[in-house]
Amino acid sequence: MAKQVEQVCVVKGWQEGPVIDESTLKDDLTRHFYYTLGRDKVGESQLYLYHALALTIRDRLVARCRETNKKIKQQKSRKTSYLSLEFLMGRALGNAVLNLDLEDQVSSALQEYCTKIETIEDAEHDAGLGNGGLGRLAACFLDSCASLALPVIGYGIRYEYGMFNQSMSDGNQIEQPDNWLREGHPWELSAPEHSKRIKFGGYVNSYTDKQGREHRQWVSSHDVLAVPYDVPIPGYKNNIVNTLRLWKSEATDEFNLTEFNAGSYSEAVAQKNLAEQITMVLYPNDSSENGKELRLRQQYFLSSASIQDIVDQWVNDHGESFTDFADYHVFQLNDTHPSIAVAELMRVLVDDYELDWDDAWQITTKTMAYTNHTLLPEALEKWSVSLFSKLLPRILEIVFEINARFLADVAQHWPGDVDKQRELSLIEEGGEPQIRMAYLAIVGSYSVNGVAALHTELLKAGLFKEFYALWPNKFNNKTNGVTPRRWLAHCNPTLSELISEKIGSDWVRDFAQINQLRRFYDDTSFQTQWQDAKVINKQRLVDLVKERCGVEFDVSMMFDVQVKRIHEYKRQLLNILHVIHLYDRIRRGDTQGLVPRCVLLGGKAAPGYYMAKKIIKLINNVADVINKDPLASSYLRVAFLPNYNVTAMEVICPATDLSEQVSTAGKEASGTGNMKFMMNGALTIGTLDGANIEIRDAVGADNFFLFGAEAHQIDDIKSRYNPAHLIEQNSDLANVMHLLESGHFNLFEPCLFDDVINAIKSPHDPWLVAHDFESYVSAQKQVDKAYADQAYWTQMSILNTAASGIFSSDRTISQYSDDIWHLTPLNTSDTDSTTATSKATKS
Ligand code: 26Q
Repeated sequence: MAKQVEQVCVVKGWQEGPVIDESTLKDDLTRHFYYTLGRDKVGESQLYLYHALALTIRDRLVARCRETNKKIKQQKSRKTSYLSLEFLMGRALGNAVLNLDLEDQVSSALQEYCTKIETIEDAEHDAGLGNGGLGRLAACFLDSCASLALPVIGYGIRYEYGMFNQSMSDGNQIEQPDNWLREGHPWELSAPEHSKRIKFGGYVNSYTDKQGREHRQWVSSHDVLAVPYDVPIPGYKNNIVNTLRLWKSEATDEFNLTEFNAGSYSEAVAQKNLAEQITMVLYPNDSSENGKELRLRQQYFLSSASIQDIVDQWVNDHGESFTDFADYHVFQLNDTHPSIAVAELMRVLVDDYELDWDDAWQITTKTMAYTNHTLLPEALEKWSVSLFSKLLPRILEIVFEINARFLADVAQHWPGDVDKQRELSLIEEGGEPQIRMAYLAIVGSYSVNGVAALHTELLKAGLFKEFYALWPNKFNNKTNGVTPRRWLAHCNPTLSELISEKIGSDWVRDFAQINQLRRFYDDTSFQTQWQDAKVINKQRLVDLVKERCGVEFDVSMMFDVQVKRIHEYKRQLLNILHVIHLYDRIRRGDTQGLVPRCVLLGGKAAPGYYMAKKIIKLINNVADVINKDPLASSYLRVAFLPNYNVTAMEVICPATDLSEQVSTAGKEASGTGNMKFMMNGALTIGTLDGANIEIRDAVGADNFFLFGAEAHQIDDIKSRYNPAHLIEQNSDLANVMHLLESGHFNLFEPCLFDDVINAIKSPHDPWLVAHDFESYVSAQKQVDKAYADQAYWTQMSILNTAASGIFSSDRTISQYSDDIWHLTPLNTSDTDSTTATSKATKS
């Protein structure tokens, strides 16, 4: 393959770009507003002001991004490519202003427009390019990598439509397309000169070269173009700006030339549509797999474009010798979604650069690392061999070859054990043979990690037991974390200021320092300030709930919150049963010790997930009945917040008193919302699942409300599970079931909740809702008791924030870097705050 030569021509005296620094921010904003956007009337629309401000900030990011890339080159840094089908970024403006330390200048510049940053921020649309936990984790990781000055590039898809917008119609979820790019996306810069060709379809030829070596050639493919759009990722006050490269699919020029010239205008346009479909929409299910061809196209599209991008850069810098490639590159696979990258790297090395299989395999298995995010067996990705053969014929051959060689190793390890070979094969045999993507990821990677201690242990003992026996050293744990910049400093300015008054502001950079707060937990005047901050934050949420749900919350009541994707294993149903139980107590006049509560739920259901949608409807109906009952209003108010997203969480978590983390033990891999709540001083009521266990360990059992069956007990409980008996035995549960079955919440909609009721009563209920009800109710009573003593509650709240240090994604990323990536931080000492530009001014 011809070596690409990079020609650089720099305008004399402008190597470092025009001057941009603090002094010009105001002028830049005006220039962008008046000239780039051509506006003159202030107040006509905040949208234009938002765009002008975003462009002003972007200018500063671009300068630093260039410097960062220069450093990566100069320092010959080893780099990680984080491959993910999802990056749930949310809004960028507030985060960039915080990380670039521009808060004062921006607010002074905005004074001239008689507005403030909070108002302008509201004009920004969330970048919702993800479903939930896995996608948001990728976004937190990017923030931490940049803040730790680590050379990490994110690779993802620039979906035209992100996560759907959810609205409610008569309590039912309605999905609406998320046209987030409609008004333009000011943060991105396209780089069409770095576009890549992606092959689909066609067939494989074989030919022998002059040396008698056999080669495979993927021919007659229908190629699609991957065009990169770069989004800057600023580190926290360190002048590092990394890149998130999002690929958009486009038709190649051949479509235009050949088809148009042949007079087949409409065929050409149809082909163009097919190409552009690939990055049109994010798949909105966050667990179960449905084998859709377009999804496989997305996965290969991302993997191939990103691998080619890195390999092209390598060839540019080093020529076609790949001997040292693995010393300089790591690909971290965010779940199995991009695991086809294993086979793609093999294809590029073997077919395009003619490496021997063994050399290519050495390189591949030294550069790939895989993170697993789920224990649900039904969520493990599989693709039919026949679909692969049609869409990716050469990739299928490579997967078969990887499998053949791997099974030979298995045969050596377990001689004569044919069952083992069948169990471990990358191909699941049966009517329709399937490729097991997790197995491909494990076999092709040097590191396999889970996302919380329990999760990793369960992977080793269950799902991936045989692989663990084969390669114990591959397996490791990396407990998730969240970025304290967005999830405390930015979203909770009131509390942040208070914290900084006490312990200084370095905690934003070094979140381990948050433990210094412990010293003040019993300081009564500090407790009062802590409570005051909570009330201010609760008022923000009161306003949001009023606006979105029409429900009146009251800051004097306890805010009890569960927000996350709607899933049976997450047990929103258990929460709502408790709400019904409280309502039942109120109706019976059993209000002794009852603490007034506002219960908030929110989250999206996958559009095809019947039960999840029923649960949303049930929550809404229960809320309606309770909120209309004057008897209840001083004790209990309930709301379902539509369209839960990153921006909503930024208002919700600072206002929360009680964080609901109630999944069936062993089912939630980690959870990350639990960490955001903890950082903001919420107390957790939860099961021993995922990272809840580590949260409880960190804060101490006394400061955590524990309930429910434990993971190791689940199988035994299931073997003798009898919900009918549990209902009979427990009058609280019997009352709740009676209210449900009598149609109290669906008076004019008969039988509406029959399937939900039957699920609870089924001896085969995998989520054990009825089993955990009693201990949940009793833990909730403990919550009431604790909340009634406000001084005590506030102490626990302070201790929760103080103990949340280890749940910073900076800690997580440091561990990824130390144990898996082995990166060296970029030098930040020689960069001053205005980077290149101020040097230009000085000289
Ligand atoms: C797969 C194939 C086809 C279509 C969609 C998907 C798909 C998409 C998203 C499958 C799974 C996901 C997302 C999974 C996810 O978010 N898992 C969560 O990851 C978090 C971060 O590690 C954990 O904290 C959560 O416990 C886990 O549920």
